[in-house]
Amino acid sequence: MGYKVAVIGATGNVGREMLQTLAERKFPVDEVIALASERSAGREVSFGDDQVLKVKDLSKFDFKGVDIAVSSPGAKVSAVHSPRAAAAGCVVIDNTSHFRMDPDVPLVVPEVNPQAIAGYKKKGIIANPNCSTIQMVVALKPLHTLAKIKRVVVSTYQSVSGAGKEAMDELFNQTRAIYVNDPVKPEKFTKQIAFNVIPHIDVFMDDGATKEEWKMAVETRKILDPNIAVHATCVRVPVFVSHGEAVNVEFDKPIDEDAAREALSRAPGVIVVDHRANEGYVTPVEAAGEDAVYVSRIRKDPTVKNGLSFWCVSDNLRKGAALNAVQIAEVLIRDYLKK
Ligand code: 11C
Repeated sequence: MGYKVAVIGATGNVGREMLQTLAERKFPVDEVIALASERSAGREVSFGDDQVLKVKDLSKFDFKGVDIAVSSPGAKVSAVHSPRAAAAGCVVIDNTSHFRMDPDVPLVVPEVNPQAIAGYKKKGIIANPNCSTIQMVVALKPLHTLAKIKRVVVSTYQSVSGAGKEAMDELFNQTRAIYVNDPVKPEKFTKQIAFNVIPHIDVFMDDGATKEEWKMAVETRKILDPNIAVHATCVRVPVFVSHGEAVNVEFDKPIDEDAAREALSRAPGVIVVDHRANEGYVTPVEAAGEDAVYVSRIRKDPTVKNGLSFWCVSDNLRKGAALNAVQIAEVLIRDYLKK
């Protein structure tokens, strides 16, 4: 017997990837329900190679009898509908920022803190972290096991798909406009994104950091260790899919570079590609459509005590969102919702 699974936000970048990931990983479903806003109701989305689902209106949908919802509709919609689904007995894996820092909602990356999933019983909701946090903590976890991490300084190179389908269209249209000498008009982004980079993702906070940078710090502490200091600079780059990150780590004791490489090579979800030669590292284009977090450019940082730097890249729509949510659902049915 399989599970009745709802995908909320099924017409968005992440929702479509969730449907794809559930099908690819042969998640044991009896029924899959695609839900979205009233505006998208009636549209069709693919599930697997041969099924087409008609999208239903989320606001009118009754979650009674649904086992699990994987949800990525936007934070304001989640604030209303995730608790409503949970109250009907459905376990919600919520990809928005709304519940992540709620102490009664676990924030989970299965390779890092699968034990936290047990906390879903409090509110019936499990939060999926921000994409830029997920790939970083997957790579930090095996290093933190070798020597305790004290501080992380990270600069991100984030693809436009993190900002949605319209943002991807904006990069495409601006690129075309520049080639044909048409005017370039920023719409979704604050400045021109084609042939440019923008050091601004999400809203500004009082201390000058952006909310994306704040999320990387507080989410890393909630998932991995509350004692880790994180200083992030998050930058949007003209790449369609996959986020890159330059990560600098300070440990509480010396860490051997070969031991770090070995620990990363053995870590679940990580693939090390680090040849210190032309092509010996992974770029966003190569990571797109893949499941792993790729780690390259591992090297000592001699400018600080016990420092190590690396580059990591991962598909933000897959491991950064849909895949992580489906992996949480897999642990959930294996350990908590057996049929
Ligand atoms: C971006 N990381 O690349 C964001 C997208 O908190 O779930 C995901 C925002 C979030 O724009």
